[in-house]
Order: sequence, then structure tokens, then C-alpha cells
Amino acid sequence: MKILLVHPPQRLEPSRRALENIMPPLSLLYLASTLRRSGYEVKILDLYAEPLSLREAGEEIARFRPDLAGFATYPGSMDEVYALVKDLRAASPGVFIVLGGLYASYLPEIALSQCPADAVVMGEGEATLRELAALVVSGGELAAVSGLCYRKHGATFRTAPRAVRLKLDSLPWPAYELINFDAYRLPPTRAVTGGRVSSILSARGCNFNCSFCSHHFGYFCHVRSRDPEDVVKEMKHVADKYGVKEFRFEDCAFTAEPERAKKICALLKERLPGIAWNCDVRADTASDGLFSAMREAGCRRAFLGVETGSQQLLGEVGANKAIRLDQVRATVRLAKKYGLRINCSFVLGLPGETRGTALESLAFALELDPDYAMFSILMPVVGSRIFEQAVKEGKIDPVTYRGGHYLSTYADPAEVVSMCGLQPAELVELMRSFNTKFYSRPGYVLRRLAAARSLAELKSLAAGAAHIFR
Ligand code: B12
Repeated sequence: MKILLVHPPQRLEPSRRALENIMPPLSLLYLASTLRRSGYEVKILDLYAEPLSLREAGEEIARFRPDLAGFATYPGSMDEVYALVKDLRAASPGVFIVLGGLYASYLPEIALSQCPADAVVMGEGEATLRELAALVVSGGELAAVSGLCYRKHGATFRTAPRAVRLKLDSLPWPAYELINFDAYRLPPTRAVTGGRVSSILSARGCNFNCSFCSHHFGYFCHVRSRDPEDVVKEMKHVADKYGVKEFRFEDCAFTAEPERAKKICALLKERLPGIAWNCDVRADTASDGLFSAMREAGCRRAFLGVETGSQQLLGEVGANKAIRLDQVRATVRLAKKYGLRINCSFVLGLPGETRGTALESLAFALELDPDYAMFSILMPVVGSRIFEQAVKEGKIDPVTYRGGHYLSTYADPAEVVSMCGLQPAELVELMRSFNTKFYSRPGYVLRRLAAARSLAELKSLAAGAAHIFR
């Protein structure tokens, strides 16, 4: 049986796309390796990385003639997913079409109402898709597969949720052999080596409950981690076989379990000297021991979700983030001490935001003075509590909502769903002025230029500046 897995495109203007991470899609690569282990022929079509038109993509899909086709779903890509599914159904009435990923997992009935797919895999996909594929071959009842939402006689049904979360060490490594590494890159402002890049996952899930994030729902609400030995073996394999020089850990927070993170660092230092990588960190996990181990193991950049400079908004009324501002200060200080370039992300428009709290965020960013700071506007993420609140308040129609990207400098006030007392236009004006204030400080500009290592990085800095100041 032939199975096709499609990563949908995301419509981004070129200047914005130039600043995005375009990384191997681990979700589909994990699904693919599990399916290949069961003997199926699998192809991956990554339309996020390969810029084909929808017509070209449709032709490519038709050429492969899959028996089963799976589409990953993201809020901002749903129009494209629906269009591809409709075309495929028209061209191949007999193909079994399944949707998966966070969007369809959270809104499966809506996803099935908008396109002629047969089913949605809800949640973690490996075991469910493997059972579903066996069923497509044998022709059994979909009701027998847990973790599904499916269509029958014009109605939709949900089977029981998957009771058992996968043991990550039992999964085969992602099927890297199915992708062309030349299609992937980090933007030069984030890349360190200029060489080939890959994503890597050392854990799934998150133990926290932030109001703006969707991880609290369902399948990724606790950290499940992999054996550090196996993580580093996988990285060495990818580096040796595909010439990868740089990794990005896609874990929600690489530092979530500091002792395990240190073990990975020790192994990387020993087995992959010279490798570069970046990751997301949590401010309540930073320590001298961890950050020095990370730096010695090749970590060059760390991303920190600061969210706001108002301690009150970081708490229950706003982000519910369980972080204190003094922990953020200490983390940024440590990152600077160990030479990790630190990128702090701030969000404007949390519930309870006022002009006053927004100004506290700007002041905090200037005080922290990280290598990069990004101010964006809160976007209700499908599956988050803020999304549920926005739906309840009638601010979002879950069928048509495509809020699929961070609302940063270029944002049009019409795209903003304000969840606080500030008007969309005020939020956009604050965000633009904060980004401008942060990046136009003469001392900052000189520091950045002095730190640039290549012409490509200078060009990328210019592109970033054009984006911010336009
Ligand atoms: C990598 C990543 C991306 C990549 C994805 C492509 C890639 N190269 O992998 C890119 C850059 C495209 C991306 C974009 C965005 N992302 Co993102 N991303 C992630 C990240 C860091 C890792 C995803 C991952 O690999 N997880 C591990 C795999 C194993 O899990 P998974 O992806 O959920 O896949 C499993 C199941 O969902 C399911 N599944 C997934 N796809 C499919 C398909 C089929 C057919 C089936 C059967 C099953 C299935 O099976 C998989 C294996 O178990 C997560 C955070 C995290 N650590 O999870 C955020 C995260 C998913 N992203 C998030 C957000 C907010 C965004 C953006 C809106 C941000 C933006 N840039 O503006 C956009 C949305 C894009 C859009 N088109 O709308 C949010 C939530 C999104 C949501 N609720 O939909 C997350 C949780 C981060 C966060 N904490 O806020 N992202």
C-alpha cells in the first residue's frame, strides 16, 4: 500500500518567509518511520519547504497515486488543506484521506465538515495511523480504532481517546531518508554555521498550563522524554549521514528537565564536538551548571518566552505562566555570561493588558537588553484557553478562523482579535513602536553589526531591519 503524507503550505509574504525557520517536519517523519516499519511505501510532500503552487502540488499527489493520504493541519493553512483534499477526492474517489495535527485534533468535526476527508487522527498519531492503515488494507470498521473522528452516513463519530501515551524510546527515528535536506534552512540571523540544518526532538509535551498555548489540551500535557543516549545517537547519525552541521531542538523547553538536558550536553560534547544548536528555554530552569554545559556542547542561541514585563499579567489573570520576572532577569544574565545569544519574545494584548502594562514590557525589554527581542500581538491559538474564551465571547468563528501566524510588525489591525481593553489599532501601534524603539538604539545597532560573522548575516540583518522599520 502507498501512503502519502502532506505538510501544507503557509502563505507568507516573501520578506516574512525569509525570517522563518524552514525545518524538517518531525511530525510527518515520525509517522513515516512508523508506517515504513510496518512495510508500507511512504512519500512525504513538504509544501511548507517546497514552494509548489496548489495545482503543481495536486499533480504531484496524483502522480504518486496514494491509497491513503494524510494531511497535517495548521490554522493558517486550512484553506490550502481543504483545497488539496477536494482536488484529491475529485481525482481519486477511492483514496482514504485522513487529517491530523493540532488543528484537526481540536476541531475534528469542523475539519470534516469543510472537506471530503474520511477521518481525523486526534492526538499523537503514530499508533492510530498505523492501525488505520492496516484497516484500510483489510477493510474493517473504523469504530475499532481509538483516537479517531470519522464520517459515516453523513454523520461524524468520535472513537474513545487513546488511553496510552507512546513510550518515545520505542519509536523508530524519524524517516530522514525521505526528505531533501537542501530544502531546509534557518534564516541567517539565527543560523550559526551556514551549513545544513535539522530539527530534533528530545521530549514531547509540557507540564505547564499557559493560557495562550494549546499544549494543556490532550496529548501533550505532560513532558515525556527520550533516553539522552538515543537522542545523541540520532543526532550523530543525521550529522554523519546527511552532513548536518546545526540542529534546532523542537522540544517545548529543552531545559524542562535540567539533569536530562545536562546529560545530553555531556554526550554531545564527547561525540559531536563542533556541532551547533539552538533551543527554547524556561526561565525557572536556568543555572550556571546547565548554561555552561549547553555552551560547551555547542548551544549558540536560546529562545525565551518572556511574554510580559508585568508580573501581574504573567500570573493567572493573563498568561498563567508560573514564572517570576526575577527568574527572567537571571536567565538573560546567565545566557550573556556563557555567550548564548538570547532571543526574548514578548506578547502584547494578554487579558488585562493596558497601556501601562504594555509600557512595563517595553521597559523590561530595554532593561534585559537581550540580543533580540520580538514584540508580537497575542493571537488566540486554536486549542488554547484564550481561543475558547474568544469563541465564547463571539470574537472568533471557529469555522473560518485562520489566525495562523504571529502578528508582528506588518500586522493589519483588522487581523487582530483583541482580548483586552485596548483596541486593535492601539495594539498594532504599540507593537510597532516597541520594536522600533528596541532595535533603533545606536548602541544596539553597533553591537549587532560588530557581531555579524558573514555577508549573508549582514544581508539578513538588513532584511530584518527593513521588516521592522518599514
Ligand atoms: C516545528 C513547529 C512548527 C513548524 C512546523 C513544521 C515543521 N518543520 O515541523 C512551523 C514553523 C511550520 C510552525 C508554524 C506555526 N506554529 Co508551530 N510549532 C512547532 C513545534 C516547535 C514543534 C512541532 C513538532 O514537531 N512537534 C512534535 C511532533 C511529534 O508533534 P506534532 O507536530 O503535534 O505531531 C504529532 C500529532 O500532532 C500528529 N500529527 C501531526 N500531523 C499529522 C498529520 C497526519 C496525517 C496525522 C495522521 C497525524 C499528525 O501525529 C504527530 C506524531 O505523533 C511546536 C511546539 C512543540 N514542541 O510541539 C509548535 C506549535 C505546534 N506551533 C504553534 C504555533 C502557534 C505556530 C504558528 C501559529 C506560529 C507562527 N509562526 O505564527 C505557526 C502556524 C503555521 C500555520 N500554517 O498556521 C503552537 C500551537 C499551534 C496550534 N495550536 O495549532 C505550538 C504548540 C507552539 C506553542 N507552544 O505555541 N510550527
